[in-house]
Amino acid sequence: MNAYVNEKDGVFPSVCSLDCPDMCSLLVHKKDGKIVKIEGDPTHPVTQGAICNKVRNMPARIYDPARLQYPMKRVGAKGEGKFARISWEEAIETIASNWRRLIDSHGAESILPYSFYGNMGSLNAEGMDRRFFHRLGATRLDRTICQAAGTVGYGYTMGGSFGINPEETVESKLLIFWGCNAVSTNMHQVMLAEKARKNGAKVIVIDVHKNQTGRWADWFIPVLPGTDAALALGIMHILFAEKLVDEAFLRENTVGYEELRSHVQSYDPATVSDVTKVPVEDIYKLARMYGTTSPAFIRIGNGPQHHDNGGMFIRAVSCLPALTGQWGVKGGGAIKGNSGYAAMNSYALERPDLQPQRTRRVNMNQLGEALLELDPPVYSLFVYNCNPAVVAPEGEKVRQGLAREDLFTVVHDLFLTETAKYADIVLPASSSFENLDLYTSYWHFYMQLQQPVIERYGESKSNTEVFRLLASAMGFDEAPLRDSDEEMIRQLLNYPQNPFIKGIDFETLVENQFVRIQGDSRAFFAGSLPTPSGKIELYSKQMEKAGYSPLPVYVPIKEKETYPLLFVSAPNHNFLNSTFSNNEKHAALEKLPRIYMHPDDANARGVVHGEKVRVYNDRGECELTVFVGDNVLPGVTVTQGLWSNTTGTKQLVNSLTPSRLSDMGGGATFFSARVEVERLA
Ligand SMILES: Nc1nc2c(c(=O)[nH]1)N[C@H]1C(S)=C(S)[C@@H](COP(=O)(O)OP(=O)(O)OC[C@H]3O[C@@H](n4cnc5c(=O)[nH]c(N)nc54)[C@H](O)[C@@H]3O)O[C@H]1N2
Ligand SMILES: Nc1nc2c(c(=O)[nH]1)N[C@H]1C(S)=C(S)[C@@H](COP(=O)(O)OP(=O)(O)OC[C@H]3O[C@@H](n4cnc5c(=O)[nH]c(N)nc54)[C@H](O)[C@@H]3O)O[C@H]1N2
Ligand code: SF4
Ligand SMILES: [Mo]
Repeated sequence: MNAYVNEKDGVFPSVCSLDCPDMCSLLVHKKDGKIVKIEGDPTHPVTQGAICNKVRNMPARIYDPARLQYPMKRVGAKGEGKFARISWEEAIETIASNWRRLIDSHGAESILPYSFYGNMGSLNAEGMDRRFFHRLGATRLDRTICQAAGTVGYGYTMGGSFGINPEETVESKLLIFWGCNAVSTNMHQVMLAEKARKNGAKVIVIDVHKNQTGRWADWFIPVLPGTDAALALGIMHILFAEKLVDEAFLRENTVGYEELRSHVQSYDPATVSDVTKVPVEDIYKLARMYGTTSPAFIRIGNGPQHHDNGGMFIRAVSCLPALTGQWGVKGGGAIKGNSGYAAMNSYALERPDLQPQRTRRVNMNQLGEALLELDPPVYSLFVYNCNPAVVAPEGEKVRQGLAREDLFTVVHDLFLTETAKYADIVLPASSSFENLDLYTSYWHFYMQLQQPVIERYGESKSNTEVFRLLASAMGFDEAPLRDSDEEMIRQLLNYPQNPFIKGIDFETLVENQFVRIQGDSRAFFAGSLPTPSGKIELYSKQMEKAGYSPLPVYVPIKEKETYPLLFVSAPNHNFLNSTFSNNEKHAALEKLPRIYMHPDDANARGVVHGEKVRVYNDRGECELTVFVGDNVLPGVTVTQGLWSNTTGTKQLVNSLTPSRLSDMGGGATFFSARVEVERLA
């Protein structure tokens, strides 16, 4: 198994572990036992030899002198960042003794794990950690920060995370990127679109910001943040009115199309234009292009879903390909997410049965409230694969909570992140290149095994190793807490319920650099969708039961209008969420944290291009550099990137974002924020 690690020189197969839909297959070049170069695997049908700049520069991160090498304990104030080296024995014993003390005095629910997908590997993201915290009886975390609202909204229409195979989009004639900054966040979808374009396809981008993806489009349509559901309903209005719908497809494959037909009459183009700021003639042009071009594909992005009404937006837009029958056409349809095809035995992996009793749950979007207000309180936090001090909303509350003297915090990471600065104990994490793990994409149709290619950096350990050590220190002797990584992968793959992964076992994955998942969206949509009716549900009784409108509707965002400017804090090109924000090379490529403003708004405040300004609301403040231009609508501001602080906390954009939950799935509402901007004193 460790064959690659023992070889000092050569080129070895690997896979990207970052939270990115592309899940690239990589070739890692080693010299003297170290990674010197990373490139894309040219034989992988989706990677096609190309990877992003972030990961081409990954060796700089892997061997960054600031990378954590050994466990440490805090010797300064919380947040100050002063630590002293300790041994693994001392680190694990300190954690175990603190937890025993807390369990005796407050019960195990006073302990809260906090993690996300800093490493997408099945084992290191949701393997031994889940087993351990289940056995411990800790509070459970609802992992809602990314796509929760949209997943629920899409599920109401389609039954699960099933879209088309992106490789088919080379055949599309129209590609709509709806709230998806694909040039930065899904570059291989852009490569596929470029192939389609060579055959005459047109690319439309609908976004609140004419960013790198908007500039690449044939037609960029700016929309007011949080109003996309209205636009989708306006398109439906025109499709029905102008008989651009596929009546035969609707009859055979959907339920509720008659109800939808009369429902969308109220979303006339004039009303929709008022709400969205998209001109009436553009709404007509868009609807007609969509209704008359085949194959037409929609890449549904994460952006519009990070609003109060995010679930309902995805619910609405996922109805469009059914109206035009595009699900039935190769290269037509949509992708919101495709994780459904790769479903595996998560019960066997996570072992919820190890829980002594059902424990309480905390929504990760409300970490600040959980640390400051929850009763009974949280007295210990264990953070891994995540950097909540930077990425979670209501950042001021989060950092106040992390600063609590009576909170015992452990952070396991590769770097001394903002969050780690508040830890009592910091543990060094190995990189994904040092671990065995299994990777599946939430967009393309391949899975891949990562076999370790380099030795552990310093004294670092993988997540699975850390939780095995903790289990043993806590005296837990259940067998699942001792399973090896290989055993866990075998248990995960053992899932005959999912025909798409039939025949894929550990051996297949060792023998092949990547393995195709046998999903076929078209065979699947014909009456056998996992919705209650087996069909696409344009009218959803399930939604009605859950208290929603059974038909898609537009509901405005909830942010009070105390502050005049809408504020969208989206991801940037050279970071992956906050990952890379602390690596010099990546930060230098990104230059500086900006705020894009319309000239009218800048003039009204007397601020000029290139000037540093104070951005504030009741939640907090931020200092960003103004970029004036018409790449945003009046009344809208946009910033990109989750920067770590280099000047106090003044670059942490989540100081300004709400921790309100979205309409569905307890999702995040990062982009439904409002701010004011003023000149620095
Ligand atoms: N380079 C890079 N790649 C990444 C990431 C990263 O940080 N950097 N993050 C990864 C992760 S975890 C995720 S979830 C994905 C996210 O990738 P995407 O699916 O692209 O989602 P976002 O980048 O969050 O937002 C996409 C776009 O939505 C726009 N937007 C915001 N609000 C609205 C709205 O109301 N309506 C419309 N139409 N547009 C709106 C934003 O301006 C942005 O351009 O990317 C992954 N890939
Ligand atoms: N304002 C605003 N906020 C946002 C977003 C936004 O668009 N705007 N996007 C949101 C979205 S979509 C997401 S997904 C979240 C993401 O938020 P996070 O999940 O916090 O993602 P990262 O910031 O990339 O942090 C991941 C951390 O995991 C660490 N890590 C990597 N591999 C391992 C490992 O194997 N073991 C351990 N122990 N640690 C590891 C990395 O070093 C890094 O510090 O942010 C959300 N926050
Ligand atoms: S971050 Fe995305 S595009 Fe870049 S190498 Fe990883 S999977 Fe590929
Ligand atoms: Mo995400």
